[in-house]
Amino acid sequence: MKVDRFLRIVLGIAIFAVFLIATGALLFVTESALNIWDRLRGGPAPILWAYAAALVAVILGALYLVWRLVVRRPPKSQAPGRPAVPTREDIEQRLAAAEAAGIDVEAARGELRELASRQATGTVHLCFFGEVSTGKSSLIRALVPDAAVDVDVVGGSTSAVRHYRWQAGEGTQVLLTDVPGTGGHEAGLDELALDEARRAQLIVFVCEGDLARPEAEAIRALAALDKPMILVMNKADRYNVEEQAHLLHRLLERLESIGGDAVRDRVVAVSAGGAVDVIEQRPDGSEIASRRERPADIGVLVVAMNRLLQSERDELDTRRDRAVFRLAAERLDAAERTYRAQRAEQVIRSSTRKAIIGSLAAISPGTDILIQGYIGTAMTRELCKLYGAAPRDLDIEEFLTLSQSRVGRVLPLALAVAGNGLKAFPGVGTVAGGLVHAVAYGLIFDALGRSLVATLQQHGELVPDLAAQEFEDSISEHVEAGLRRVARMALEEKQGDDGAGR
Ligand SMILES: Nc1nc2c(ncn2[C@@H]2O[C@H](COP(=O)(O)OP(=O)(O)OP(=O)(O)O)[C@@H](O)[C@H]2O)c(=O)[nH]1
Ligand SMILES: [Mg+2]
Repeated sequence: MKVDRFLRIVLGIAIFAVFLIATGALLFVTESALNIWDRLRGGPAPILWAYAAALVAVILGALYLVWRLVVRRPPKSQAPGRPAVPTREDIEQRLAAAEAAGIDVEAARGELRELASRQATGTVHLCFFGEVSTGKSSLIRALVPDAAVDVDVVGGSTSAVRHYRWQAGEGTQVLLTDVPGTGGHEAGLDELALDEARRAQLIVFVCEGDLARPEAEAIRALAALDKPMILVMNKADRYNVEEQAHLLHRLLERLESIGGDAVRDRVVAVSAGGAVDVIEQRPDGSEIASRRERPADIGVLVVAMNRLLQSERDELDTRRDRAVFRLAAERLDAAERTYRAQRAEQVIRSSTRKAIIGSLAAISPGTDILIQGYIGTAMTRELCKLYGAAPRDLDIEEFLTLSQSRVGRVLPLALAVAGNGLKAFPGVGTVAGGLVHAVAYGLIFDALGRSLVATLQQHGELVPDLAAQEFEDSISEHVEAGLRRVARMALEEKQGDDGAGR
């Protein structure tokens, strides 16, 4: 008899057997069901209902478990648009939780303290803002003539934040904030200026005419702070009346297209004055250099400022408070990111060390490197917890299995890097196979942890195939970068072992 025919007969018998068993099972289940149904119908109604409810609950429970096990939830997508404005309670709650976790919350607390002190004094903070040398300090000097304000032709004359007291109409106390101009060469000054704008109630944006691209970007960022802004075109003395009107019209259009409040009386052209160097010729023909003050013409700005202060006085504080809460929340986000990065580093290092110890302790290290064991699972779980992800055990297992399947491909590279790297290490004589193996093992763990952190940062949860793909994509980079660190760890452990063995 041909094998093919034999197989067909066996298959036929098997199908027949399955059919018989299925029919039997169906009959059996039907009989029992009918039996139970008859008895239930004969009995009291509450028992029938209770039975039916229990049956439904069991089926639903089973379906839920199957769903949890099989269906993977899609990664959380970040909500588009402007982030929700946190309230004071939100911030306080987050601060308390973060502090309890050992996170350094001083920067965020500092913002709230500064806000409290500003609220207590009740003064209005008005922040000047603009590119370097547009004349912010000159405008402040024109508003507060007896203040010592630094003004210079050389851009970047203001390098720190300073406040000047100015008395607005109806006795309102205003603090004018002079900040470094943006777009200068010194690093960090742009952020300093923007932070100060976020703490203020009003913003005066100073430009010299049509807006350059960075200025438009800055206005967009400031408009997102949702506080009133006056757009000032300074140095108007350089243009005639028609040119000024044309430039103002253009500024209004730009402001509208950027998405700022394009209010006619909040876009003004002024001359802060400032000093000008002139060469005078004397009657005897000799020349003398002297410095003259240009006349200031800032009346329209003063009117615009007073109008704003009168019409929006109540709204100013609420909008400022919201902006500061957002700023404090960002400070806290940054502190949390730093903390997480530090903790993640510790977790990765300690897991890598454990992997190395395990590898060194193996009597005859094999060529297979297993990351699915206890150390891999514990590291994955701890890193996920740190990033607020709560993966199912199944996801962790899947991630490690997928990564494990890639280990074979990267092992030769890790072994080669480890072997070469160890040779270059001072004081290491002939490199033993066990040590190379341990370093390679450590390097793979180190890379696994770092790629996992990268995907957790990006997605906020463990997506096994994405995380395993990241591991594969970035392994060579991590292996090269981690060599010194991991090799040192392995040598420390090896020396410790040798010392203990002696
Ligand atoms: N023509 C003219 N020049 C002005 C006017 N206002 C200021 N200037 C000149 O612009 C230059 C810069 O002025 P500052 O007030 O130092 O400018 P700033 O915006 O404070 O500069 P940074 O602090 O470096 O960002 C100085 O040389 C001023 O004399 C003005 O209304 N007309
Ligand atoms: Mg200045």
